Amino acid sequence: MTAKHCILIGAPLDSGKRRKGCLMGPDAYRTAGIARMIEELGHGVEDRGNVDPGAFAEDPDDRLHALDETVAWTRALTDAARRGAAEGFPIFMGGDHALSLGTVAGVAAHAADAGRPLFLLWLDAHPDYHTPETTDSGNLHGTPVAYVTGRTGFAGFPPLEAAVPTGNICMIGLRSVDPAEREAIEATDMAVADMRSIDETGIAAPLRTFLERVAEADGMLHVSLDVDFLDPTIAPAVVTTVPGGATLREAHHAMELLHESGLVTSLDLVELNPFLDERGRTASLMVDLTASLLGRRVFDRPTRRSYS
Ligand code: 4U7
Ligand code: MN
Ligand code: MN
Ligand code: MN
Repeated sequence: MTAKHCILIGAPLDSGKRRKGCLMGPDAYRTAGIARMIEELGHGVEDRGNVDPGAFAEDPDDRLHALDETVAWTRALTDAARRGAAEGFPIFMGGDHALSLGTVAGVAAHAADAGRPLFLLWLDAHPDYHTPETTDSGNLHGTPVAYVTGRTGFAGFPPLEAAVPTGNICMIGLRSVDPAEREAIEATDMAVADMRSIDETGIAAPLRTFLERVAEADGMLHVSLDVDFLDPTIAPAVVTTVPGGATLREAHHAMELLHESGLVTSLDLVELNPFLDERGRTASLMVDLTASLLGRRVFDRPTRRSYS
């Protein structure tokens, strides 16, 4: 196994929706032992602490929730991600999914610098393909994929250095898609495996197909893992629970295939709300899934339940 230099970057962003709590995410991952897990797998690890969004205007309570705050985070995280991707394997510990407005934009800018295409694997119950113009909720955690693909409607956000082509994106786990999102997705060449298709084929089939394309293109691969990808019975610490999500083994199997591919170059862990967790089980599960992505095999699993 090739050892990585993992760079932990905390993003306690909580502005992408109204319910608070994701700001505690980075410290929950630290408490669950994410750094020790990475070391025990033989990788290098460096915790850069939490990103600071800088100054932003108070939320005027407009149609879009906390726009200025999210814009400030997007700038700060784009910079941190561009640097992190140039220096190692960044793991962005969220924070809600609005953080991917910045992390994916920054990683895409780095890939462009490196002259390689960026691919994006979106593991989520939701496609997060709204623009600020189509969102009904006004919650910007539902918009990152639209932003990073260069859709219009993101007035006030930093202009993208490099867009991710929709043909380089694969979404797995979908089961809550708004009409405006469905229409917009159907007009693209994005690869989509919703839960129904996972019932039919298993989770490995669409993932292997996507990974083959990444390998052929010598691409970089960013994985964005939303807690609500998982079934809420195993991952209760999230606001946007949707029944019928990935099982424990489906999720680990996806991570094992990602490890085996050797293609992943950066990772988001998003939407964990520790305020809603049960004795840390969701935080520990996200750390365990990260362990599988970094090379822990199922028969190497420690007998203790977690690293905490
Ligand atoms: B998440 C939603 F309406 N589509 O826009 C919206 F269903 O990052 C949900 O995937 C967005 O958790 C979920 O508010 C964002 C809703
Ligand atoms: Mn508001
Ligand atoms: Mn999401
Ligand atoms: Mn989601």
